[in-house]
Amino acid sequence: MKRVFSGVQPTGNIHIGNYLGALKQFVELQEDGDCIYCIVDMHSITLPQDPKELKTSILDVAALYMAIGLDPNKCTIFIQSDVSGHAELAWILMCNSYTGELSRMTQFKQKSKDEASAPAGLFTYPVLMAADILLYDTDIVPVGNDQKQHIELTRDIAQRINNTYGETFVVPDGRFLKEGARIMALDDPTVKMSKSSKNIHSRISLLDSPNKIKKSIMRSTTDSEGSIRFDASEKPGISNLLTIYSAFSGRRIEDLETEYSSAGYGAFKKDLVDVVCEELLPIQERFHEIRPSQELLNALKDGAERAENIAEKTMKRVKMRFGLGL
Ligand code: ATP
Ligand code: LTN
Repeated sequence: MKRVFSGVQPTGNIHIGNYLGALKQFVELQEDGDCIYCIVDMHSITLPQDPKELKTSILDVAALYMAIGLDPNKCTIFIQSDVSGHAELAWILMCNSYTGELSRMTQFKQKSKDEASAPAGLFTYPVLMAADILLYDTDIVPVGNDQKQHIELTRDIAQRINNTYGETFVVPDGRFLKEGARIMALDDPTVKMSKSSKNIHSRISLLDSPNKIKKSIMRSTTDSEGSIRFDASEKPGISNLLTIYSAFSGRRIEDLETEYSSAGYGAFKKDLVDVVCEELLPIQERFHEIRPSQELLNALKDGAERAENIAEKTMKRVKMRFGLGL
């Protein structure tokens, strides 16, 4: 059985980019993989967080994991900071990473450009991600396309250590979806949909009301040509909407182009609102049941124990290879 590992940051509301690019794959993979899904709270403190909001957000993401169909009896769900091995391994990996390769990470470049003085954690963030993955002898990492560079770095660090210290880590592979791998912002289809954008209409969060979903889709940026066809470079807005429609409905983009060949953008957008609501409303219902439940807390506690068991074995092996400790 393949070991699968992935993580989502508990910052803000999970949006349909996160859902289509990453979370939906999590659910499929739990059927035949040994899956571990983490809420990476230590990653989120690379930028300042309000402690109360962070705590709420962690539980929100955990409840959303379960609401979209992750079953704690089939996979392991836990909070990163509950297992100390992540930070411990990150240090060891940091000592085997180069500042040159870390300065080439595009996510770091983007996130640090607005900071007057970027925290060191923002710079070493990809190494903590590598530690998350390598700690569990992971074979497959399902993530959105934007994480490709971080997965490559993880593979490089693992191979480098295996070459120097002997077989220590499993070298993981990323798993990226072709369609829906990169959902773009609704207000500006040239940048990815993101939790951190200031405009709430740039994204659809999984917990948005039908009214908000409608508003965001109806006012989304398109073009003046008026024809519904996929052309990511000339028509990024409508292409993004087609991608979203296709990912939610399971229908091929070509079929949608045919169906809507004589329709206007307004009619197409209206149908898209229905398609999105149809999938999100049942998720929201389950979320509101799970969020206040003891079942959620039990799942996280169990998950942390299971994760800790695996992590402990890896840390023993790593320390032995490096000659650390007794
Ligand atoms: P931010 O945009 O604020 O940096 P984020 O939306 O990237 O945050 P993460 O928690 O870091 O949020 O991402 C969780 C998962 O969702 C990752 O696997 C990531 O690749 C994927 N993902 C994020 N944004 C998109 C997007 N627009 N399209 C597809 N997948 C995405
Ligand atoms: N860096 C990722 C979140 C993340 C992750 C991980 C994903 C942290 N650790 C381990 C997969 C595996 C992001 O920004 N989306």
